[in-house]
Amino acid sequence: MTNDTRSAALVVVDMQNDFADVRGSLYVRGAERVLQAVNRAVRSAVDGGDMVVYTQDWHPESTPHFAKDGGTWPVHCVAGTWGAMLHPDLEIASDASYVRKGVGGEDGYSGFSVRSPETGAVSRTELDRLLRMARVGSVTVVGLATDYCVKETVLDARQLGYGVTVLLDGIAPVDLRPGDGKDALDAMRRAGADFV
Ligand code: VGL
Ligand code: ZN
Repeated sequence: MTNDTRSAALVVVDMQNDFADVRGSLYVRGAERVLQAVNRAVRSAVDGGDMVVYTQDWHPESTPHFAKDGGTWPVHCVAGTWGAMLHPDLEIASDASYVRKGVGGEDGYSGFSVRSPETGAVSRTELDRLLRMARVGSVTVVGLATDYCVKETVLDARQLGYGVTVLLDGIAPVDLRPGDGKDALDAMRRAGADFV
């Protein structure tokens, strides 16, 4: 059996105001450059007839994901707020799908799965099912941020058997610790992701 009937999808990770806009609470440096590359990738996916999926970090007001509640991060991407909206300059494919993660207060790093910060229990999002229904065999991943949601999405995609290409122009790291972005690239490469 060959992969001939398998299609490709573009997965756009968390291109939301809190990450992609300078006024965002977890603004990722380089997001303007990333936005341009993501938009080119969306246009080329649409031209090629590929499925486009947008993920959104989507947190309740209180979650152990946030520093104020005992976690790591400034409050960001709270469900329904400006920070959680996709950046207004982001190119939107007309029949796109959307996957929201962290809805129940979990750490929602990967587009495919979320993890309870209390128990460590992992549960699936809709993403794998959406891709399987569309007979997708390989994904191109772009978005924010390299060392968190992009990395975790790529590692899960590889584990689930998808071919993965990461567009280097289309990602940027938080680099909470210097070198995190580079380590994330290494981890994705070891997992079998290709870089363009
Ligand atoms: C992310 C930190 C916290 C991301 C999400 O989208 O990479 N990073 N929540
Ligand atoms: Zn988050």
